[in-house]
Amino acid sequence: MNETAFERCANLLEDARKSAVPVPPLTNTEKDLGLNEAYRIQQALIAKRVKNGDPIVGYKMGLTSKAKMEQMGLHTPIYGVLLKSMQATNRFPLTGKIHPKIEPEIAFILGQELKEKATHEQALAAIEMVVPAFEILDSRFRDFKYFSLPDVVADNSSSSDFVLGTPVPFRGSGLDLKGIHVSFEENGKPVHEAYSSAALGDPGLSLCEQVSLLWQHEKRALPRGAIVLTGALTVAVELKAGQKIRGVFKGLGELHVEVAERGFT
Ligand code: OOG
Ligand code: MG
Repeated sequence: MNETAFERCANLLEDARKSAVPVPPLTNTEKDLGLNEAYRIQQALIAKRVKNGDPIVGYKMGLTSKAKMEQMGLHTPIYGVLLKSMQATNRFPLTGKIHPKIEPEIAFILGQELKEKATHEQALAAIEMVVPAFEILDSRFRDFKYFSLPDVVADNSSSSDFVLGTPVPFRGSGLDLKGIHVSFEENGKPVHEAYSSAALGDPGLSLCEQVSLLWQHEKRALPRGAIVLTGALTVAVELKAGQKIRGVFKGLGELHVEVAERGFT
């Protein structure tokens, strides 16, 4: 694959996102599409959105928990980019989405830059805030489930939106990042639960993985102030109009999302 092919794939995915009309997997036609090529397509896609006035605010790790790896049938951690426009409020309209799903995650806001390779200790020292979060995924591919790792990565790792709860200052909090219990509720009923250790054993290690993947593929640092979603702790749940989603993140707080067919007025 060459620059022209990366650009062509990025345009295809961007058109699918804007029109909410899904496309077949890129690997159906791009036989040389491996992980490195997929990150190049992701970069071309993000560059377009940044050029249109939507700055990068952070990154998201994906496929960091066993629950998600098994749900998607894919077993390697990946990352995607978070743009300013992706931050949503807790009243979420389905307008313009293809087949959205929601999942609970631990997010961080960095108080210091991290780059190249970070030790667990360096990563922990760089965390300023710990934040209960939901990621809303929306694959631009048909059928969501049956795609390959390079397809997902090219599609910015299925990112669509994210919702943040109230940030909790990390330093001096005594918070055990591995031991946060999360209960995920749909319309008042608990449907899934997990501990934060589901994300690569510790969300802090997921942050380390984000630092090295970003360096490996883009030679970029995670800047101070960056938001990092460390990966879903449970399987993702399909979003439906009228649904009420609640996450209870023990020691961090609660997060609610109410789903509407169209924008709330
Ligand atoms: C890929 C993205 C996975 C996570 O938190 O595991 C992800 C997908 O499920 O489509 O964001
Ligand atoms: Mg996610």
